[in-house]
Amino acid sequence: EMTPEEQAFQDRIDRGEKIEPKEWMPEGYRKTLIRQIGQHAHSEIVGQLPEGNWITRAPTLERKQILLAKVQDEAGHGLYLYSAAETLGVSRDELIELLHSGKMKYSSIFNYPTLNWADIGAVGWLVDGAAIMNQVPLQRTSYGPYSRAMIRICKEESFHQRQGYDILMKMCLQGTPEQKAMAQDALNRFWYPSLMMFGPSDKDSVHSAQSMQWKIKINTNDELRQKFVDQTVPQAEYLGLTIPDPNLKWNEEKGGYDFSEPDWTEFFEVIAGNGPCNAERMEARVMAWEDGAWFREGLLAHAQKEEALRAS
Ligand code: FAQ
Repeated sequence: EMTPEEQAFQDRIDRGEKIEPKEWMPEGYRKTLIRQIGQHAHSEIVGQLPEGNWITRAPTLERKQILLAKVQDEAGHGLYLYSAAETLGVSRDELIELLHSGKMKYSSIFNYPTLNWADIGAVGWLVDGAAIMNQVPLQRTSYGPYSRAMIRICKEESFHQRQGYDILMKMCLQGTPEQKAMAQDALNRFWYPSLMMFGPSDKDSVHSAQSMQWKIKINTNDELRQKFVDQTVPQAEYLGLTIPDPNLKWNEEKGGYDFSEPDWTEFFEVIAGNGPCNAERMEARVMAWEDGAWFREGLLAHAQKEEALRAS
C-alpha cells in the first residue's frame, strides 16, 4: 500500500518527469540511488587500476597517449557520479569510507587481472561495450542528476570501446599468429566476466522489480545481457575470434543468440570479496587515499585561507 505522497511520486515517475535533488522522494528511492550511483562511481575509480597497470607498458607512444586519456576519463566519470550521489545527502568521504571498509560494492569485472596488452583491447571492447549497453538506457533514468551525468559518460565510453576494438583489429587483422593467439586468450578470459557485469539472472535480481517501477533501472539484467551478446558476436567474427561458448547459436525465433550462462557461483564469490584481485584492488585504493591525505589537507588549508581573506 502506498501513502498518498508515495502515490503522487509514482505518478510523476509514470508521467516521465525527472526527480530533482531537493524534491520529496521516498526513503527507499533515495537509498537505492545512493547504492547504485555510489557503486557505479566506485567502479569507475577502481576500474582505473587494471588499465593503469598498462600505461607504462603500452607498445607505442600513440597507444600510451590514448590509454592515458581513457584512464583519466574514468576518473572524471567517478567524480561526476560522486557529485550526483552527493545531491542525495551523502558525502563523497562517506562513500569512499564505505568502499574501503568493504561495505559498498564495485563492479565484479575489475577483480580480474589484465595479464598482457591484448587484455587492454579486450577490456575496451567488452567491458566498455557492456558498460555502454547498460548506461545508454540510464540516460533516461528518473533521477535528473544521474541521467544528465550519463549523457557525457556515454559519449566518452563509446570512444573507449572503439579504442579497445582498434587494439584488437590491429592484433587480429594485421598481427602475427602469436598476437592473434593473445587476443583469443584475452577473449577466453574476459567473456564470462563481461556477461556478469549485467548482474545476476533476473530470477536472482533482488532490486530489479522496485528499481524498474521507479525507473531507476530501465531494463532487466537479462535483457541487457542478451543485447550485449547479440551485438558482440558479429564483432568477434569480424576479428576472426571464437567466443568461448560451445552452446552459442543463433535462434531465429527469438531473433537473438542462445548462449551459456556465466558461472554464477564464481560471480557471487567475486562480489563477496573473494575474486582473484579483490584484496589487491582495495589495497591499492586505500593506499592512494592515505598517500593523498597531505594533499587534501593542503587544499583545505588553502580554501580556509581564501575564505578568511574574503571575509576580512
Ligand atoms: N558487480 O538486484 P541486483 C564502468 C550486486 S561500468 C558487483 O540485480 P541492481 C565503466 C548488486 O549491487 C561498471 N555487484 O542489483 C568502466 C546487489 O548487491 P547489493 C559499473 C553486482 O543494482 C569501464 C546484488 O548484486 N556500472 O565502471 C553486480 O538492481 C572500463 C543483486 O543484484 C554500473 O554500476 C556486478 N556486476 O543491478 C570503467 C551501472 N551486479 O547492492 C573503467 C549502474 C549486481 O544489494 C574501465 N548499475 N551486483 O549489496 C546498475 O545498472 C545496476 O546496479 C546493476 C545491478 C545492473 C549493476
